[in-house]
Amino acid sequence: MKTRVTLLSAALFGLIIASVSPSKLSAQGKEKPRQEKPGKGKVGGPKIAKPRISNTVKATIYADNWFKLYLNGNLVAVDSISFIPHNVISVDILPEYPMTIAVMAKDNADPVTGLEYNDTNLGDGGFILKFGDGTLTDATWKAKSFFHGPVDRDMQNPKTKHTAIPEDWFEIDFDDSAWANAVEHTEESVGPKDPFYENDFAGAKWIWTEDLALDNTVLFRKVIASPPNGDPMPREWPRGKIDASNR
Ligand SMILES: [Ca+2]
Ligand SMILES: [Ca+2]
Repeated sequence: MKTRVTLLSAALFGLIIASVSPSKLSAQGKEKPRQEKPGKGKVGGPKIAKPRISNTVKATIYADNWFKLYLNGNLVAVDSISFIPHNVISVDILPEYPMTIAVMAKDNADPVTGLEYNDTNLGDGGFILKFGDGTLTDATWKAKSFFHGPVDRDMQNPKTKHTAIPEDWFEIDFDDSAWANAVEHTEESVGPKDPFYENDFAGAKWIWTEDLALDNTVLFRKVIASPPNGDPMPREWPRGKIDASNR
C-alpha cells in the first residue's frame, strides 16, 4: 500500500511538473519573490504571490440595452445580449488602483433613424454599476453622447447625429476633462426589468447624459483612486493579458 501511495505521489508530481511549461517557469522566475510563506510549493523558481478568489471583488452591471466595460485599458465585461432580454452581467474582478473605468453604453436604436421596433418606438437608455470595493455609478462620472436622435424627437422624418468616437476612449491616459458629468436618473424613469431587482445595486445611481431618450450611444469614464469602502490597497499582483485573437 505504501509503495502504491508513493507511486501515486510520484505520478501526480510528474503530472504537476508536466503541466508547467518551461516558458511559464521562466516568466515566473522574473517576478518578485513571495514575501510570506516561503518554500510552500516546490515547482518552479522563486515563489511569487498569486491572487486568490478572496482578492477579487464582484462587479455587477446593468445597461439598457447594452454595454462593454474596460478597466485600466483592458476589456473586462461585455453584455452578451445586445437587445432583449435585459440582463445583469456579474463578474469577479481583480481590482488595481488607480482604476480607470471606461464604459460604452448603447440604447437600442437604429443607426439611421434612432428608433427601435421597426422604427415605431423611441427607446430610452440607462446604466448602473456596483463593485464590491464600494465603487458606484453617480454624477461624479464623466459622460458624453456620440449618437443622438431622432433630432427634435421627429419620428415622422427621423434624422440622427453621429460623432466619431476617439480610438483611445477607454485608455487610462485619455483626456476626458472636457466631458460633462453624468446625469443621475430615477429608477422610475429608466424602468429596469426584473433582473435588476434580483441583484444588489444598493447605493448606485442610474446614469446617462441628460437625455435618456435621444442620446443612444454614451461613453462613461471614472477613475477610482483607492477602494471607496475603505478596504486597504491591494498589493500589486502579477497580471497577464490573454491574446484573444486566433493566433
Ligand atoms: Ca433612444
Ligand atoms: Ca432601451
